[in-house]
Amino acid sequence: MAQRLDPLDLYDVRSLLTDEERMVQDTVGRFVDEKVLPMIGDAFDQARFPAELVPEIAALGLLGATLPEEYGCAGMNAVSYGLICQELERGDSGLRSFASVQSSLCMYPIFAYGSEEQKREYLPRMAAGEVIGCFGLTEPHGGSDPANMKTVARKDGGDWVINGAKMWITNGNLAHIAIVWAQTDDGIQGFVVPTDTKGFAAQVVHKKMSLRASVTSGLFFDEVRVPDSARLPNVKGLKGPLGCLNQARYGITWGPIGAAQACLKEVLDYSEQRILFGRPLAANQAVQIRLADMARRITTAQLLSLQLGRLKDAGRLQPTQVSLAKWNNVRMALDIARDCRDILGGAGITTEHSAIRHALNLESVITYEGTETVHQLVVGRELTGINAF
Ligand code: TGC
Ligand code: FAD
Repeated sequence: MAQRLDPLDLYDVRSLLTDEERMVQDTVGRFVDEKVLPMIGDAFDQARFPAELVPEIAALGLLGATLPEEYGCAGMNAVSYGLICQELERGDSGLRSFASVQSSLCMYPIFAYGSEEQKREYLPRMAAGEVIGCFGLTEPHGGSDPANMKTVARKDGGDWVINGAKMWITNGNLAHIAIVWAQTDDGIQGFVVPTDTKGFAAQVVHKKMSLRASVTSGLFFDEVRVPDSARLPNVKGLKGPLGCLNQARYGITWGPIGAAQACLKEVLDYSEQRILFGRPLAANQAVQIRLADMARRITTAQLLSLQLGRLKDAGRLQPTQVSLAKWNNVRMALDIARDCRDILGGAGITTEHSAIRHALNLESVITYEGTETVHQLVVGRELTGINAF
């Protein structure tokens, strides 16, 4: 009889990885198995970000992993970054969010749009986890339409003075610096704002039912004064923040694959052991069809993200391709997590099992970094040439 396939990798996508990429996956996977999985359910219950994991995440080279070694980073390729996201999110979306924001939304803009002084000042300490960043784009009146930004930065001599508010900001109360996007007389510009600057305040969002092991905050700017050297000099306009989102969204296409794999694995074990009507739950046709459908959708998502990563590494990635994969892969994982929760029956409603935690987390992932609708409309615009926003 032929050897049974790996249920979490039916197409042996792992064989398409290089030795180095496999090593990255194994290293992060071991960290997640040994350090994250034993405690993450409790952290979620307690609505606590596990900050004690940050030094090891940094020591493994997972922060700003694709940036060059001359800035203290690991210089990995895009596929390796994707695998980091996949493994971290197999643990919890909150942990992957932390890494996404630090790497793609804070270190990337400093690297891509910053001055040499800004790169040298921040990137090595951010890679080491000593300086934590947050990214302020979304505002309380509507995140899908960031062009309608109300936060302003006005020039005052050699300084800039920022007024406004940002909402739903990951890492907000952990951060030492905030990458803040503000409207200026010269279009939207980005600023690196130390969070101890006078007039800056961060307020934790409480009562969250999702991403409970992640810090989410409102940011408030009341006459926050920063020197011109805090401005990111090499970009103007909405393409600045959207360029960062492109990096983060790419990683987010990979992350939910890990969450879905965790759910499928859990429910495969459970359904083989749970005896109902005299046979394992897994022996029912209706259950097998649901499990098969999960494997089908995970496999599709794996192939989508890997091809996306190869395109990215070849410098040929288009934002529309990222939109399609973000939409597909998050929807895939959310549907799977909800279905796994159901197959677990009553046992599925507590965080003793991971399905409900992943399902609740994925409710945020489907909303942030562009809602599902936003990504559908990006693909629709590509197909028709008509902007429906
Ligand atoms: P449009 O006005 O046409 O374009 C403006 C400029 O931006 C360029 N561009 C992009 N560049 C890079 N990547 C992309 N994905 C880009 N999309 C557009 C574009 O070429 C243009 O450049 P230029 O040189 O001509 O000025 O803007 P649009 O019509 O494409 O945008 C509309 C829309 C709705 C797609 C956009 O506003 C959008 O994506 N809205 C959603 C906002 C969003 O995703 N916010 C996320 C906030 S951050 C977050 O959620 C973090 S959670 C992280 C975590 O915890 O993990
Ligand atoms: P809205 O933009 O008000 O959208 C509401 C609804 O309207 C959605 O269903 C949307 O799809 C729909 N909609 C919008 N436009 C259209 C249209 N044209 N046609 C049809 N339907 C439409 N932001 C940051 O800047 N930094 C962060 O670190 C960050 N972290 C986050 C962490 C969490 C846990 C969450 C939940 C959000 C985070 N966000 C962050 C914000 C996130 O990006 C926004 O929530 C998201 O972009 C949607 O914005 P909104 O919540 O204002 O919803």
